[in-house]
Amino acid sequence: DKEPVKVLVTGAAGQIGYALVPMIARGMMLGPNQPVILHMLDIEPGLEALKGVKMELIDGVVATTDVVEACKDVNIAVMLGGSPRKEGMERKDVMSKNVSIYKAQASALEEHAASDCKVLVVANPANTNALILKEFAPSIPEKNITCLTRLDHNRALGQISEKLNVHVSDVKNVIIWGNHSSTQYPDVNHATVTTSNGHKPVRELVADDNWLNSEFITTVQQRGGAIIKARKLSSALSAASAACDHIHDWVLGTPKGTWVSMGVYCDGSYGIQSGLIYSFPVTCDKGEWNIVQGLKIDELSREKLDKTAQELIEEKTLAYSCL
Ligand code: NAX
Repeated sequence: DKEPVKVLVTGAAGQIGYALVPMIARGMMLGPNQPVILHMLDIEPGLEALKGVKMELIDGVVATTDVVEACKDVNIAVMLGGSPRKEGMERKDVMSKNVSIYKAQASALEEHAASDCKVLVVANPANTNALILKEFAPSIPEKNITCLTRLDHNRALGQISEKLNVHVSDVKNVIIWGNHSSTQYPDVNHATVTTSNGHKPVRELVADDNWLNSEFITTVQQRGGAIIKARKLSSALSAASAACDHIHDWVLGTPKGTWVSMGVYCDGSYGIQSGLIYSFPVTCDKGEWNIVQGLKIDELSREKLDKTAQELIEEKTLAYSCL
């Protein structure tokens, strides 16, 4: 029998948590044959709701407001907990709250998690929260700290599949570059669709360059906002599902010839300043991601890659000023 994997979910009493926890319990994150022990963390105001979630699940679940207990020996950590921007709040106030949360949780993971713990930060500002976590958990390998842009990636695949009226699983290799924010760059220049005549470039099949260069990009960039408008709440199901996809592919590998987007610690690839958590196209094998190298970047893309990097540099400066 396989050793159980301990999965921490912070902010587990929230919206995404409520959707994500049963997905993990059912094996959608690590496969049906992998036993999992769930560690759910939330804060005092969320405690009653957290107990409720625990009651809905089977045994063998840790539900706590104690960060040390929550982080104990975890192999995977999905960070949903954070401080959202409320009306009238300054950017700096939101950043400052999240910096202190991620600094504290980094230290708890550093001390108590498994030494090879894989971390996925979902809570916004996701890239910068992940960067703070990385800084304050120096013994966790930097390749183990990532943030979620898979939701944006999946939305980009969805837009193409709708436009071409093909199944979403036939579309692959879109890229989300940069920040999980409205400056992200959803790039279709290398994306393909599987047809009865082999793989065809999306650019060839969608003859409408105008749509690809404008509406497609803004729709993906602003999808989160559109969902909030429609639901009066942010996307929870698709976010939970994307978090499962992210960990699943990271741990179990990406299919041959396919890449996915992940926010990862940047090593200077594609001329992006190192030391940022930036979303790149990656392939995964044996629990390790690698940035896909050598893709041709045209002029329009270059500008967009740099613009979203610039925003991350500014976020980083702001975050450091809160320390
Ligand atoms: P909710 O507000 O429903 O849930 C957040 C939960 O975190 C709450 O239960 C809260 O009590 C808890 N929490 C707050 N501080 C905590 C702390 N210090 N330790 C542990 N728990 C803490 O938000 P939800 O809709 O579930 O979204 C979670 C986060 O994901 C938000 O920051 C949101 O902005 C972000 N998102 C990121 C996405 C991405 O693609 N990267 C997409 C979806 C989502 O918008």
